[in-house]
This record gives sequence, structure tokens and C-alpha cells, in this order.
Amino acid sequence: MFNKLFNNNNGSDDIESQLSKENIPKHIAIIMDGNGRWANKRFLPRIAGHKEGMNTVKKITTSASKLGVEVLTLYAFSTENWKRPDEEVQFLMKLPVDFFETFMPDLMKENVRVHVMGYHDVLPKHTQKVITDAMDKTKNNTGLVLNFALNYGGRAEIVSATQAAMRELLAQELTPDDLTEELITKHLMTHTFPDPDLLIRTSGEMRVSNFMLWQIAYSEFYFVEKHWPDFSHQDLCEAIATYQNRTRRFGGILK
Ligand code: V07
Repeated sequence: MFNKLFNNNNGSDDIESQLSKENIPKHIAIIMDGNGRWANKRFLPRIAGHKEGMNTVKKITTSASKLGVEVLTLYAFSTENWKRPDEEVQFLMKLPVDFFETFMPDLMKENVRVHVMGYHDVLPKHTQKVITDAMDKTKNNTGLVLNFALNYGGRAEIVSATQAAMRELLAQELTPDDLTEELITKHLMTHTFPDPDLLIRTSGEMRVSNFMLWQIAYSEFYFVEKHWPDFSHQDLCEAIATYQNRTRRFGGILK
């Protein structure tokens, strides 16, 4: 009763039924932080946290798909992550391989389309191959788009998009004054997706860390203390409930 009135989730395990099906964010982006800290707390090596984080990716993909989310973008590896110890980087680069070996049958069953954005030419060959194969295998699926940001950086993306836009202008003998937001947007790696409605970051840090800088101009931000491996279906529902409370307009029209 009180939960319904105030949308006070209060440990209730029935948040999903309180969500308005008409206002589910179309695109959710997540910075999956805290995998190393999750492992440290348990006296496990950091890679154990990454592995558990990978299982959480699958769980949250299923949740998002059931809730009717259209695009789920996950920050898997930033252009800064190369600075980590070699051993950890090598392990991370095998996770996409692991992920598809374990979950491809489920992804096909759930009608999920895989997309990967980022600078792929520098990734190990086995990682590149598994990504191309997964995108190809799922390209006719019509459900949730699971979009991984892998070796991705927001500023670099804006620079590449602007360069491509400038080349287009030059080819048409146009000038810098003809550069528009629309033209830059057209050359972003996300040009086929709507901008994220909701950006979630786990593990208590309140930064955007060079993630989708252009696309999050109007996104709602949601920060949660939990480390990524502990993030659950309930937590996703709570994030969406908060989003719905913020974007509710009594008698008005949603932006
Ligand atoms: C990675 C698990 C999730 C938490 C964040 C760091 C560790 C899934 C992938 C992945 C990426 C591309 C792809 C399929 C799966 C992944 C990295 C790290 C580098 F096509 N999880 N995960 N990639 N972690």
C-alpha cells in the first residue's frame, strides 16, 4: 500500500509490478564499475570479479529484454583500461570469447541482437573474430540490442565523427560553417540508436569517465552503491522506478 503510494521500494520484491509499462526507458547505458572491489572484499583476485561481472551482464540483459528496453549499452572496456597490468588486460580480452561461448544459445533464444562499438583494429585477433561472428549470427534478431562499448572513449568518438563529417563537407565543397549537430550525430558509433534515456553507474563513483559524452546530453543519471557483480533485476527495476518518478509529468507530455 505505502509502497504503491509513495513508490518507496523499501526492500519490497515487487518493484517490477509498480513500473509503468508506458514509460520504460528505450535506451539504458551502464558503467559497470566495482568488479575489482567486489573481488577484493572477498579476498579473491580481480579477475574473479570480472568473471562474476560477466555473469551479471547476462542476467541484466535478460531483465532488460523482459522489461521491454530496446537498447542496452554496457561499458566493457575503456581506452584507458590498457594501463592495467598485462595479465588483467589479457584476461579481459578473453571475456567476449567466454561470454559468447557460454551465452550465445540464450541470446538467440531471447532474440537479442549484439552490437559492439569502439576501436576494434587494436584488439587481439581472437577478440575481433568472436565479435564479428556474434554480430553476424544475431543480425536478424529483432529483440533487445545488446551494445557493448569495447575499447571505447567518448572524446575520441566525437573527434572521429567530426573528422568524418568534415570529410563529407569537403567532398561537397562546403565549409566549416556547414557543420551541424545532425551531421556529427550521423557519424557517431550509435547513429542507429536513440540517445540513452537513463545512465546507470554502479559502485558509488559519480563520474561519467568519458562514456558516450555526446549522447548523454539529456540523459537521467542514476548512481548506485552496489558493485556491478551484485547488481540485480531488482536494482534495475529500482533504477527504472526512479527514472519514471523523475520524468513523470502530471497531465503533461513526456519530453
Ligand atoms: C567484461 C565483465 C563485465 C564487467 C566489466 C568488466 C569485465 C562482457 C564482455 C563482452 C564484450 C564484448 C562482447 C561480448 C562480451 C566483456 C570485457 C570485460 C572487456 F562482444 N563482459 N565483459 N568484455 N567484463
